[in-house]
Order: sequence, then C-alpha cells, then structure tokens
Amino acid sequence: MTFLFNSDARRGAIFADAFARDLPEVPFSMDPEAVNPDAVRYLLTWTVPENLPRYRNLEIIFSMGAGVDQFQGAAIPESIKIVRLIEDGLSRMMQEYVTLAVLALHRNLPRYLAQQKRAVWHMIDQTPAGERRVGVLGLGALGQAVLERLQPFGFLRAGWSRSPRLLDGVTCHSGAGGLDCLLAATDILICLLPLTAETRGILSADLFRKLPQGAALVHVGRGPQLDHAALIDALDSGHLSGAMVDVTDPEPLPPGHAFWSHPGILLTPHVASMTQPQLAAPAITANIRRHQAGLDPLGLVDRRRGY
Ligand code: NDP
Ligand code: OXD
Repeated sequence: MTFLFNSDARRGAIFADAFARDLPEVPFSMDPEAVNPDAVRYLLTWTVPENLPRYRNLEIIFSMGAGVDQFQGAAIPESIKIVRLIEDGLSRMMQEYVTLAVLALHRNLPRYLAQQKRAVWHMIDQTPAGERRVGVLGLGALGQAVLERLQPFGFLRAGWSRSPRLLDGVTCHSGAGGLDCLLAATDILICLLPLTAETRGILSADLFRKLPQGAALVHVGRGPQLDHAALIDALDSGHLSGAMVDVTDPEPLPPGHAFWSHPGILLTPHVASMTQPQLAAPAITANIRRHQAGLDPLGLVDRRRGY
C-alpha cells in the first residue's frame, strides 16, 4: 500500500516527514518509476498523470488544492475517490486575502491609487461598514471562513449556495432564484464558487447588471467563471467601481491584456490561498486514517455535482 506524491521535491520532503511520523505503515514515494504500480493506493497530484491506468489498485486521488476542476474531463474510473483539500491553512490564507480585498474596495483603494498616479489629493465620501453589503457566491469551506472573518468589521453579510444554508448573522440565499436576490442587495461581491458546467461564465454582463450601481467584485474562484470583457465594460461604464481579481483565464494573462493596466482592477497572480505542505500533509494523513476506518474522507467530491 503506497502513497505516491506527484509534486515538487521541496514539498515532497515535508510530506515524507509527515508520513514517517503520522502514518509510518503507508510507504511514501515521490518516484513513479521506482514504485510498484500495483501497490499505489493513494495519489496526491494537481493534475491527472497520463499514465493513471497503470495504478490499477488506486483508491483515492487527493487534489493538491481546494479546487478539483483540473480533473474534469480526465478518464478517472468511478471506483476512484476524488478528494479536495480542506485544511485550516488554506482557509486562513483565503480569509486574509478576501479581507484585504474587501477593505481595499470598501475604502476606495483603486480610486486613491489612480489619484496618486495623477498627483490628485481628493477625499471620496466614505460609506460606513455597517451600510456596506458584502455577498459571497459559494458558502462552502472557504466562503463560510471568509464570512466569519469579515464579521467584526460590521459589514452586512449575505451568501449564495446551491442548497439552502443557515449561517449565524448571514442572509443566506440558494438556487437560481436566490441569486438575483443576493445580487440586488450586494455592494461587494466575492466569488468563491468551484468551477463546474453551471458556474463557468457566471460573472457575466448579465450578472453585473443585476448588481447595484457602484458595486465591486472580488474574484477568487476560477478564471473561466469571469467574462473579462464584461468586467472591463462594467468598470468603464461606471456601473462597477472596482475589482480585485486573483484568477483569470488564461493564467498567466498575456502581455497587453487590459487587466494589467486597468485603473479599476487590482490584480494578483492566483495567490489568494496557497497550499502549505506543513499544514496540508497532516490533513492528508488524517484523511487516510478516516478512509482506512471506513469513513468518507473529508472533501470527498461528488462526481455528479463536479465539486
Ligand atoms: P466547497 O466545495 O466547500 O464549496 C463550494 C460552494 O459553492 C458550496 O457552498 C456550493 O453549494 C456552492 N456552489 C457550487 N456550485 C453552485 C451553483 N451552481 N450554484 C450555487 N452555489 C454553488 O469549496 P471551497 O469553499 O473549499 O472552495 C471554493 C473554490 O475556491 C474552489 O473550488 C476553488 O475554485 C477556489 N479556490 C481558489 C483559490 C485561490 O487561490 N484563488 C484557493 C483555493 C480555492 P452547496 O453548499 O449547496 O454545495
Ligand atoms: C486551490 C488553489 O484550489 O490554489 O487550492 O486555487
């Protein structure tokens, strides 16, 4: 029974230590050439390797991150469980990033940066936090974590998910009908949805029109959810006041792309949350123990829903 690690050697060394300490009975390997393919039960990877069929006894593919959209379209036998990464480190980094983004947009940072470039000293009227409505698309592990972290600032908080949710202090909407209600009452919209057939292209001109005048966007889901031209149009027309964008399609953006220089956009290179091996490794060894005890691993993907 072997765990095969398919990522970089620096992270691999940290995982190797965690396996030796926490799960010594499961041999750990970073070398696909050296392992007996029939012994491989667990694979940790970001993308599906071409030679997947050689691992005939594979039980679980662990994603190196929270997202599993990179596995879509790969021929993964139904018998193999796909598990996304859920652990506190990922949530904490996402909380930091989204707090940074929400505060930057709430306090008009893109406009002040543009003013600074033009040597303009001008005070913009400030909406109090208690009147600012923050809406989160996606109320999963990360959506809930960021809503919790935003609570002390006093923002009015709401969210949207597929199935109904009940969260303390958060106005929860669900399903297709619930989306319009959320949008109509959101000043800062945060996208934390997984990429699926239903969420591809969701951040569209139509969606932006449903937001109030002057609303802003934080996009930390996945690049193909955002229509780039629609965002530029909404910013240029003044309907949206700003955006902080962490994920794009493609990544990286090509030279000359409008997002590099648009004064309304704060752009980061897909860094909102990053897997930290020293935290991810114990989460994965614990998840293997759950699986071995006959429980579903945390983060088990529902293949029909796609997340
Ligand atoms: P979860 O699977 O825990 O949560 C997903 C949420 O989205 C759930 O609330 C789910 O609804 C909701 N959802 C999914 N599809 C729909 C739909 N069609 N309509 C309405 N709601 C929907 O995911 P995580 O919170 O762990 O992660 C979310 C995403 O964040 C990842 O998939 C990844 O794309 C992105 N991410 C980005 C990072 C970055 O650095 N930029 C880092 C890590 C993740 P329900 O509750 O009903 O199931
Ligand atoms: C993830 C990511 O899915 O980094 O973890 O985007």
